[in-house]
Amino acid sequence: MARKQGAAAEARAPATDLPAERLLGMYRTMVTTRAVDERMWLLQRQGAIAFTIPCKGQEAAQIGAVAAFDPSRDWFYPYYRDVGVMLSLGMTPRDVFLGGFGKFDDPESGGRQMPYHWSLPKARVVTGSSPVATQIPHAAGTGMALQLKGEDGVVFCSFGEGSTSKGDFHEGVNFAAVRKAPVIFFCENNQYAISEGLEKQMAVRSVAERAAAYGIPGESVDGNDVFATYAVVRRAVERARAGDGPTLVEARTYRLMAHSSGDDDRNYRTREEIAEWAKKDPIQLFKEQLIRQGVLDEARAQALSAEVADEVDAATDAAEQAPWPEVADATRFVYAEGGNGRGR
Ligand SMILES: Cc1ncc(C[n+]2csc(CCOP(=O)(O)OP(=O)(O)O)c2C)c(N)n1
Ligand SMILES: [Mg+2]
Repeated sequence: MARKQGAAAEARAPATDLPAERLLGMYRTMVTTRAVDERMWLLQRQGAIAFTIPCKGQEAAQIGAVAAFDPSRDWFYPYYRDVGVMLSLGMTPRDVFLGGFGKFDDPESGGRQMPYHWSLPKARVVTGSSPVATQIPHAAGTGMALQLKGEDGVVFCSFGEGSTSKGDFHEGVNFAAVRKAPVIFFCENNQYAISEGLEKQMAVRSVAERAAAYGIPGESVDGNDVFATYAVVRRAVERARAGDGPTLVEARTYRLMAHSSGDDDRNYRTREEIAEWAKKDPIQLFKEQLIRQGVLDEARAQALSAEVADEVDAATDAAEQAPWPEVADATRFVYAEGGNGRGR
């Protein structure tokens, strides 16, 4: 198969092998992702939860990319903003809220960590650490392990564009490239690393250009377009599964909210800039595409949104009413058990 060495190839959307029911499911997941995200913001502003890190605007990139993987054999190293990835893989809104509240049943850490440190063993989602980009060498290692075991799984590894300026990115991508490990490095380029716009983070015009330095294909795609993102990632997954090694995919998108509930984005970007990107809202775009294709109509979209709103309300209540962790359990899973509680 022809390999585009480094060049940032622009993908065009369109034809897809995804059946109508699957597309509707993806649309529902996008709407749910948005509703969960907005609810987390509301809960934080009410003082009910401590922290949130919004993904509003990045739903198409997340849901389009993950649709190209096979959840029965692939491995996933998502990053904190990937609510859409996690809901696609079977996490529930209640699970996300349990993490927000820090409840006992929080599937990530039983309420020990900040939310968004994803973990879902049944879908081979491997939990990450808070320093950005540390999942990239982990993903490379998992790709190499799959090769050694002779398994045909492919690894999904996502991160923001700011994280591509970190040493872990270089080490992980280089190692995977040299070994032709089956890893898709998926960059959600949302234009900012907290307050730092692109031009303050990197001297290249596009993250995809970085691929040339590793001798792997680099592709840049409209990350607000589900079909375009899916098509590019799907090709990359096929290459990886065929033994042709990793690809760096850059999904160009935009974070419509502040970096986190602790950030005031009025300090570094204009409201006009946000309004421009909001015109390209990925959910609205996908809805219009599905209506044009006859897969969805306005009445069905409204019914679906109402269903999702009820589901998110019920999930919020369930998480709010769930039990807190026991104080006495605070150090469980932190230190080796069976000793004196201090790992000795
Ligand atoms: C090594 C390290 N440095 C700094 C931080 C603080 N931090 C958290 S998110 C973030 C921005 C990352 O930007 P990007 O990779 O573009 O992802 P985005 O948040 O925009 O999705 C920073 C600097 C961190 N978590 N780890
Ligand atoms: Mg960013």
